[in-house]
Amino acid sequence: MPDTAVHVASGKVREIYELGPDRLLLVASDRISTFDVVLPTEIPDKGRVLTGLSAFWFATTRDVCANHLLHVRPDGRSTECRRLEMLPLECIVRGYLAGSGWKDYQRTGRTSGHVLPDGLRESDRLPEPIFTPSTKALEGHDENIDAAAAAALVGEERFREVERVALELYRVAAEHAAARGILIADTKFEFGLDQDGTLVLADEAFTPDSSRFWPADEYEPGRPQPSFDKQYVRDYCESLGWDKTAPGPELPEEIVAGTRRRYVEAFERLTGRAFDDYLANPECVLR
Ligand code: Q0N
Repeated sequence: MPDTAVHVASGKVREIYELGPDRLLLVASDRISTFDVVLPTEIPDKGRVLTGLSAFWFATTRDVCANHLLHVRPDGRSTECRRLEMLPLECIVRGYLAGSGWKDYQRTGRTSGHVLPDGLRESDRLPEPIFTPSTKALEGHDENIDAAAAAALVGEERFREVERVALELYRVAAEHAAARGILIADTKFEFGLDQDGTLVLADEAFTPDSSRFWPADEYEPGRPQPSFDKQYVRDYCESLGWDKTAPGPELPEEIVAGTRRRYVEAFERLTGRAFDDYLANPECVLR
């Protein structure tokens, strides 16, 4: 990163720097989190895989919604983006019943105000994808909110636009991924507005960190699904009897290698490109 860049925000595994009044640099590290804890061991190239996947999806969905991506740097892990006025919403679309959607459903038969059919099992495909926004909690977990609460945050008209666009983005990506053996169970978007008030997709898009990726050939509702990318890490952590509080355990070499292979496999299946071609020319995923 340029030594003039000012650090503006940190996520668990990414950093944002300011490049100028209207441009940001997003840098994806090789850190991995599991059970909400960042582990001390990195997965080589994970940041490049996620950056390349995001760039691929931004290009693939550019007719559905404008996005913030300006340029992928030659390092393959840094992207220059337009700086936006971010909407105060986590925009989640669920095609399958997992995570907090499954928890809400078990308690109340609904999630974020969507009444769901009786008798659904964990990981079942929903009759149709649903938009389940949540608020960005400063500390701890995000809170699912209903349409009225979301509309109160961004306005009724903007809410309807975000819902329509988020559902269409999910439909396009989930169909593409399913044809390549990966189910996108759910996904999280962040949107912003440019200076004209145009809705723009920001953050990362359809990466395994912002989405649940499931291997389609192992899909079996009625139980939690294996994670396409993190299952070796989870299984290893479970085998240790670790209590899931920080610090997490170091990962052995074979778990690192197996996990790296899964990330690269997801990249290659979804983009149709060899990962080595991405390393040689990261902007290859934009065509
Ligand atoms: C922004 N976040 C929260 C990286 C992601 N294009 C943008 N313009 C203005 N602000 C943001 C973006 C973007 N993307 C988004 N923070 C600032 C998500 N972060 C958390 C840290 O890791």
